[in-house]
Amino acid sequence: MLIKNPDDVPASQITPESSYVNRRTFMRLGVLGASGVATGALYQYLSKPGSAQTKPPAMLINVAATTQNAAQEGFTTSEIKTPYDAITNYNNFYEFSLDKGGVAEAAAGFVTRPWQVSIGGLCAKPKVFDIDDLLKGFQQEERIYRMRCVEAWSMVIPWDGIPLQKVLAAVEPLSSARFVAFETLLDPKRMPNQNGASLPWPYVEGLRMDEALHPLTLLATGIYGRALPPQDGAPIRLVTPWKYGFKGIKSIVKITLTDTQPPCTWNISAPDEYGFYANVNPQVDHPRWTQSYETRHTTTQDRRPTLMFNGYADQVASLYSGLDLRKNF
Ligand SMILES: Nc1nc2c(c(=O)[nH]1)N[C@H]1C(S)=C(S)[C@@H](COP(=O)(O)O)O[C@H]1N2
Ligand SMILES: [Mo]
Repeated sequence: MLIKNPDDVPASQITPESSYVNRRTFMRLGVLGASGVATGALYQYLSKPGSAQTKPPAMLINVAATTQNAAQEGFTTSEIKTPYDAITNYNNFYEFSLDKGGVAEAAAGFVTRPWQVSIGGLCAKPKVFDIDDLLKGFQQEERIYRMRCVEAWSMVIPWDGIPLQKVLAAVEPLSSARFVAFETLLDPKRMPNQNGASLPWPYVEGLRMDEALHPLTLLATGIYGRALPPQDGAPIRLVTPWKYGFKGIKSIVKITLTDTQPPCTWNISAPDEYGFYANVNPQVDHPRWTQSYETRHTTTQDRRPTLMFNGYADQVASLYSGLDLRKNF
């Protein structure tokens, strides 16, 4: 029997929660002080009473050192990093919960082995990758990216991951491939909120081919050098730092090269509010709230102006020359 739960609110009726870090997290951040170093954050995470997860994910083994030109390429930033504890306790992952402070607990038991990612469509060598072969076969890189949610909060997250261009190269895209489509796992037994109608399932997303091949585009496999925890999209999720967070589809099982623009979950749910491109743009407001400012979550919260392309204009603006960004929001 299907029981209607309070989460079954259509996407179009969901208003963004105001930006806040929940009280408990905030108090713990206070204890951590300004350092916010990974080990400190992890210690807090481990020792938190009633913690949703009692041990942090395993260290990744195949991670490269940051490259020399990392700052110019946008691969790193000297901005204050958001502590691990804050990144992993304030999440959007509607398959588990609509409550950002409750996703970690709701997703704590999510089993991500075995896990396969199939890559197919318009390519010469379609392939089904076992996640552990992906992790061993492709070197992961550290990328410290700004992350901007359309709800006007932001973080600075040290991801680890595989550049999507490297994974796509392995399947040899055909010249007819113009877009890449992504799909999250569909399994209501493991993702309980898929029994509800808050969004059409599975969550789907898409990129233009040139966006997918951009060096900034990452298939993230970790945070702070450790495997992704469930709430952040284990075992593998997309990160496109110049776009709003909802493009960063989590727990991916399928990637398809295609010649037509793929459907995107939030775009289908509320096309007037969420476009296909979703490039961070302080000049184009969301119908219900401004995008000019954001609240940065670190050890404190500060309100700051939002930057065009989330500060990655030097790297990505050329992808959109000649495109009306107001129409193609
Ligand atoms: N499958 C899936 N992917 C998803 C979402 C989701 O609900 N389901 N939420 C998106 C939104 S709105 C944001 S802001 C980011 C949040 O990522 P984080 O929780 O790791 O910060 O994940 C995105 N990816
Ligand atoms: Mo978001």
